[in-house]
Amino acid sequence: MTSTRTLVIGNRNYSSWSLRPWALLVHLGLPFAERRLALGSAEFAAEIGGLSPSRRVPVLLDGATTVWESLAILEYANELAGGRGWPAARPARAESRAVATEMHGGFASLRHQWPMNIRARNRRVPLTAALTADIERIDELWSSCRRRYGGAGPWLFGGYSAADAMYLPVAFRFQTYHGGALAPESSAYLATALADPLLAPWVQAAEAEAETIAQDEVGAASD
Ligand SMILES: N[C@@H](CCC(=O)N[C@@H](CS)C(=O)NCC(=O)O)C(=O)O
Repeated sequence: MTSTRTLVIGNRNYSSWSLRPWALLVHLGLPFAERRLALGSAEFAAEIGGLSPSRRVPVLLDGATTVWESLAILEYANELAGGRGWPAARPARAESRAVATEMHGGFASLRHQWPMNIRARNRRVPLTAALTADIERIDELWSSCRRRYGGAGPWLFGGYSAADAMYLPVAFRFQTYHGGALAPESSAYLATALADPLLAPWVQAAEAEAETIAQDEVGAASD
């Protein structure tokens, strides 16, 4: 049977919130179709109100069910997959939810000063105190998870979970911008995240996108 489940996303190069549920749905092996609405386009303006109550992407349309907000989509995907979206053990599950929520509600400086720009390399922006604090907290969080759960697999909590999906756009930022020093455990995790073979379709499509969003193009040598 063809899936009626559709994830509505923005530009693959820039829409970090769209990438998160996409990555978890793919990792969980849940079938879904994708519909891309380019951010700022006439199509986005015309269509989004009929698809997403918040008028934002991502939004998951699953039959009569509409789920907006990336974290809510991760939870929905977890339920569809019988709980495989979070770690099996309750303490790790509680911690992974805290880690994911910290990303969803925080790291404002990193999100604004290092916008996700998957195809960009060698970007450099001033390392403000607030950006440095966000990078240090991410380093602490990643390395702490890896030290304690690394025996069970290469992801933050051993096996892949929604926490990894939440931090994937951060991994792409470390690939784009200079100045993000990481502890060895975090560097190894970054390498794992960026080498994930399941990401290839998203990355290839991001690289092929023609649109540019000026406010997300920061840190080039000519800036
Ligand atoms: N809190 C939301 C954030 C969603 C969001 O900000 N989406 C952006 C694209 S990454 C968007 O739809 N922007 C279009 C607009 O605001 O008009 C989530 O977690 O899903």
